[in-house]
Amino acid sequence: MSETIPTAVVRAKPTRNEELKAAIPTLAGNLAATLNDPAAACFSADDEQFLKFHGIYQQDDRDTRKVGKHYIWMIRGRIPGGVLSAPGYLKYDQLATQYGNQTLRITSRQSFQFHGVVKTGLGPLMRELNLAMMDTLAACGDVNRNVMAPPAPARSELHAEVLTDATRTSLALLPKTDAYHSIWVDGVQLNLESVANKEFADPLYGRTYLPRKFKIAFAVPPTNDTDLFTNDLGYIAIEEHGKLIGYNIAAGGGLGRSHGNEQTYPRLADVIGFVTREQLVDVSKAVLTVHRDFGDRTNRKHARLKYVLEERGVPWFREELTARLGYSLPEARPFQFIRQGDHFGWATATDGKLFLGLYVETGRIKDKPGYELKSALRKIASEVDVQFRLTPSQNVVVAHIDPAHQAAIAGILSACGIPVDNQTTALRRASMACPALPTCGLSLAESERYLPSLMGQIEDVLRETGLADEEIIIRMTGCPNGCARPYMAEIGFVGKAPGRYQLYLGGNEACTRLNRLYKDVVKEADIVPEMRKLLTRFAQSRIGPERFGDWCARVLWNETAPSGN
Ligand code: SRM
Repeated sequence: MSETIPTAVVRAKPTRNEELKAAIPTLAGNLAATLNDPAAACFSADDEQFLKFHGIYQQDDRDTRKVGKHYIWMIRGRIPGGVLSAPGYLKYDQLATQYGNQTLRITSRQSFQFHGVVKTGLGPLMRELNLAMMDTLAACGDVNRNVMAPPAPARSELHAEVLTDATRTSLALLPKTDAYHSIWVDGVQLNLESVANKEFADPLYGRTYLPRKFKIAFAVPPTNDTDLFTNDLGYIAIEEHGKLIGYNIAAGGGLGRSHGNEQTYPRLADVIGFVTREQLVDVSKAVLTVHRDFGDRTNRKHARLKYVLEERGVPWFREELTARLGYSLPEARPFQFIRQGDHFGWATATDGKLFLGLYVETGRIKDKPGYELKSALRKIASEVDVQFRLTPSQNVVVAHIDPAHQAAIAGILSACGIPVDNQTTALRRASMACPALPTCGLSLAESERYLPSLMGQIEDVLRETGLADEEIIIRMTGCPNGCARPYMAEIGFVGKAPGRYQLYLGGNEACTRLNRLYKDVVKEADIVPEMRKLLTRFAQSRIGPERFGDWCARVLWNETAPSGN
């Protein structure tokens, strides 16, 4: 195996995060002590970094900053493939109600986030979640994050096998520190001075873990519902005669960028080769350790695997994998993605069970007058033996439904004001927004709180231009980090400052093409006129059923200079 280290890494100083991990490789920090100290209003800046490995973010309510800093905590679950049992769902619902801001937020990686948890609720929430056999370990931090898998229940045996593979991959890449259990279940601070804890080195991650986060997704062609190419590592299911024979792997995807920093950019993963199911875990570890050993530990903005791939190239990466695995990967098999997105409404799985895809506006499960989604899902979980699947597009699938229970579920939904047919417009179904304000400390502009009203205005424009039923993938984020994957959308809004967005255009239906910057600053008030101009032109000059994103690529990309992407 090559021992070459990038010269930049040798010369520059490791980041503060690297020093922290090396000093306390168990990741225990001083967390339990602070948690148990009623006088401590919050965790120290260093401990904030350790908290992330435990799935927790220290935040403050940005709406109330003018009157003082009001600390709140966001907690993110580890839910491989987004699959939860009914009791598991009920536990999340209860904890959000008891300790959080009453809502559950489905994330763009098939997990749940609790928002607005106060310090006295943090310990009990974490303990109860773990006692219910669920966890938040490695949901954030410099480790492998929640592993994504196609959310629709088995439409072939293959889908079930892919979910199994996603789950075992998630388990195999979990960090092994005792700190998580000790702090959140036993409520006890690890003894940082003991030799064992001082000398602890994770068998996979080592003492300093990864230089940055690492993300894995699985997808079954022709549906790219996990946005596979935006992941550090993607597994594309390959079938022969209806049987899953293995996966093509794709490596080096990621979306995060920073305004004004050309060194950062979104990148799609390269297809590297083919692996069998038996090789899956070893290959995952090999890719992860390439990131561990070659990622930039001196600059967190430049630390993702995508930069290693971009700067060293695919042939180098393949050689590196061969050295780690002891065998080389054969060429990738042919595959094609043609669409993304979720299934809405009723459908039947191969085992004869039903499933029901439900739209969740910006992923936020809550009750509104006349639209009581949270109550409806709680009632379904309490009364019917079902499974819940969170989707990468922030929706939910109620799955594993015995056909005998269909009427009962339909009745609960109807009583709570939740439609099953015609749930919402095609435009809204294909939209996503990140949480942004008031919880996210990185947000520069509104997103989740703004997108729904903007969608209403864009729907008006679609009606005016004769495009009323058009599906256009629209995604919005409050900053350039890419959390709702705006750089894959046909229309992407990226927050630049309060009330100001970058406008990206030209993603495609299969989410295999990055969009491009069209305008660097569009004020909120100018968004609808801008949309009217573009959609009018689109309606007039589209070719047949051409989608908006493809029209942008065909027409606009020839008019504007290619942008930073
Ligand atoms: Fe993200 C940081 C929310 C998916 C790229 N992300 C954050 C934080 C934790 C802000 C922070 O660091 O303080 C946000 C918390 C907001 C809040 O109040 O809840 C946040 N990210 C989210 C979620 C909840 C957005 C959503 O709409 O669902 C998603 C949680 C996924 C999960 O369950 O694990 C989420 N984040 C993503 C994705 C999309 C994906 O993974 O498919 C990306 C782009 C893909 C990628 O990683 O390149 C993404 N988040 C980032 C980045 C930029 C990383 C980079 O490489 O530069 C940050 C900033 C950071 O890590 O420092 C970030």
